[in-house]
Amino acid sequence: MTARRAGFVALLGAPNAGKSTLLNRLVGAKVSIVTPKAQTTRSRLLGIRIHGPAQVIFVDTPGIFEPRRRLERAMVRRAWRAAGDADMTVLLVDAARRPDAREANIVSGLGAGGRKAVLALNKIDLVPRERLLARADRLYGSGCFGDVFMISALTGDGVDDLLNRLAEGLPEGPWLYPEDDLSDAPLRFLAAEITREKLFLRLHDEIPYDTATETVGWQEFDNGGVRIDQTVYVRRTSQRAIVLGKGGARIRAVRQAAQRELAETLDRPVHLFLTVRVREGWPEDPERFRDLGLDYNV
Ligand SMILES: Nc1nc2c(ncn2[C@@H]2O[C@H](COP(=O)(O)OP(=O)(O)OP(=O)(O)O)[C@@H](O)[C@H]2O)c(=O)[nH]1
Ligand SMILES: [Mg+2]
Repeated sequence: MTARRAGFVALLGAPNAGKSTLLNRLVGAKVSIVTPKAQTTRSRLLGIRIHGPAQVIFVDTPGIFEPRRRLERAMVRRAWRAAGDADMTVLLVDAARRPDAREANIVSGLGAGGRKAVLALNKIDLVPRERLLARADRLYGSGCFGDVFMISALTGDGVDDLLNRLAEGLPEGPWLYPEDDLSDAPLRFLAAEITREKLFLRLHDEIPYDTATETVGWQEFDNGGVRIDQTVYVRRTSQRAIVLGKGGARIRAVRQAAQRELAETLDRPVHLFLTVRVREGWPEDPERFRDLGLDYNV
C-alpha cells in the first residue's frame, strides 16, 4: 500500500485572482464564496480534498493588496501567515490582468520566504496562448517558482495536473481531518458567507466593504426544517436604506437567493430571517475579528 500523505497548501494571490473559485473546484463543493468584486474573502478557510493516498488541505486566503483599514491590514496579514504555515504555496495570477506593482510585491514577498512556490496562471480561458507563455516565462524568471501550471479555475482546464503535483509534494503522514470533511468552517459561518455573497452581488461601489453578516440564531425543527436568523451590519444609516432597497426590494432579493442556496446546501427547508443594523464601528470591533480568525492588533 502506498503511504498516506497529508498537508496544507495555501492559495495566495491578488484580490479577484480566482483563489476561492479554484478552492471550490478542487474540493468539488462550494466552500468559499465567489464574486466578481475584489476582496470578497475576508478570512482563512480550509477546503479538503482526498486525492489517492493524499489528503490535500487547501487554504483559501484573502487577496493581497495595499491595505488601508485595520480590517484590510488583518486580512493581508492573515494571507501571508497562511503561506508561512503551509507545506506548499500556490501563487494564483490572473492572466487576464496586466502585471502590476501589486503582483511584483507578492512575488518578492514569496521570494523572501525562501521556499519555492507553485505558480498557477489562472483564467487561461480568457487569454491567447502566446501571451500566456510570455507571462509564465517572465514570472518563472523571478526564481521564486519550482513549477508552473496554466489553469482555468472556471472551466477546470489544467486543474487536475496542478492537483497531482500538489498531492505528490505533501509530506508522508496520517490524514489530519476526518475522511468526509470538506472544510473546517462551521455551518453558521458558511451560512453568513452565503448571504454576504448575495449582498456583494447586488451592491455597488464601496458599500459591500462596509457590510458584514453574522448568523445569530439557528433553530432546527422536528419536521427537518431550520430557521436561520442573521444580522447584516452596515456602517451608516444611508447604507441601511440602500441595503434595504426601495420598499425593501433589495434585501428581499438577497434573502430569497441566500435562502434558496442554503436550502440546497443543507438539503432541507430553510427559513432565513435577515435584520439590517447600523453599527458604525463594526470594522473596528474586536469580536468581528475573532469571528473571522483575524488578528486585531495589526
Ligand atoms: N473567466 C474566468 N473567470 C474566473 C476564473 N477563475 C475565477 N474567475 C472569476 O473571477 C472572479 C473572482 O473570483 P474569486 O474566486 O472570488 O477570486 P478570489 O481570488 O477568491 O478573490 P478575493 O476573495 O476577492 O481575493 C469571479 O467572477 C470568478 O468567476 C477563470 O479561470 N476564468
Ligand atoms: Mg476569495
